Amino acid sequence: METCEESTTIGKVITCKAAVAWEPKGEFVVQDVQVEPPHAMEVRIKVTHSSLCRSDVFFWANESLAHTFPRIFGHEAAGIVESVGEGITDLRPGDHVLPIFTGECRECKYCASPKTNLCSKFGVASLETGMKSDGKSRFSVQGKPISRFLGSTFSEYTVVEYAYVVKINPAAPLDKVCLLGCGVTAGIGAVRKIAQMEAGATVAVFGLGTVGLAVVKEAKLQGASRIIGVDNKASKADEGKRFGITDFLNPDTLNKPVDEEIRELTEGGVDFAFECVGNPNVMATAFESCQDGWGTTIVIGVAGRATVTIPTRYLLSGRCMKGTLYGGYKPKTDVPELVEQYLRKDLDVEEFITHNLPFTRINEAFKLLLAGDSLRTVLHFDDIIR
Ligand code: CXF
Ligand code: ZN
Repeated sequence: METCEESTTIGKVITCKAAVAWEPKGEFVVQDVQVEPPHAMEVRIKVTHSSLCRSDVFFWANESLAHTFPRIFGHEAAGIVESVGEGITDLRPGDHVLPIFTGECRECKYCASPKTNLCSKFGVASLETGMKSDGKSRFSVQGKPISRFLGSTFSEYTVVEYAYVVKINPAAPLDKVCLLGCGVTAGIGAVRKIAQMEAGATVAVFGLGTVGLAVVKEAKLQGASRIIGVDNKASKADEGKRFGITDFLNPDTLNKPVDEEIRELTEGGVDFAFECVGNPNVMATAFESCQDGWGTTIVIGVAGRATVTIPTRYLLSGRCMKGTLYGGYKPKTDVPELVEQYLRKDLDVEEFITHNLPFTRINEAFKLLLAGDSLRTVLHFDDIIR
């Protein structure tokens, strides 16, 4: 077996531990995998910490994606560059980095525009199972290819294209800032960049998982006067209050539709409704909960190719619905500054970390998330015994 010492691995295949899901909803097997050296414009990262996000669960549990297995999931992570491929000039071994699931090439028309964080060359990474360049994964088990998923960070080492790698201040604790790789950042950005709300705004947040609670926390910081949390899990009432909700509504226990209740509570509807579930019916309900004239629904939840049906008359009366990926943040341009804000204590992620577990206990971490008993579980990779 190759050793995983930084100094001896450059240019070689690394054998290391990864959590391989062999079938949809199947247990993760923490086993040896082979990780190729990075090709041109790619970076091999030693993952130090990876948290779990709902999208990992969504794609792992989807039976219709059985053909994409075996697969290495994980995308909310932090690590250290082990080696870089030909042509990489802005990263080198030892750099502390966050792999981000959406890329920034800094050349395309989207990257050139301050209006979006899309990138036409490196959009959402590897939903396809292979690298953008050649469709191959860089992971294998005894010669059998193992599919990727986004950054494939449930592995001691991963390989990603340069556009998905963000260099950060090495002073930042990787076990904390790994959370900036997805959900928390999506929620914060939806409030700061997309809503740009004024103090006193009224807000409804549908879904009080990590993303929803990040919206709640940030809306409170921006001076929202009322923050109505909506969730059908009763325990979310207290948790939501800790993050800043002023009211809690459980649609299952109300005797009227939740949008009607919200319109009554706010005398016409909220200024901003955030959908953090990923359900088209909830998106429509969020839209129904908004104020005429200016009420804005911001969709953060991911619902695949689903269609939302909304009454057009409300569009004519000035309501709007917009969506955002990763809070509108451009990974390379904006994320290093978010890390600095964390270091200055202007941005907090600790509250979202409910569990820390060794990587080898990844199956427990999944169960916690599936049961709704965790926000973020951070997996630590320092427990591998060779
Ligand atoms: C999602 C966005 C849609 C595709 C999969 C990843 N973001 C993060 O969880
Ligand atoms: Zn995610």
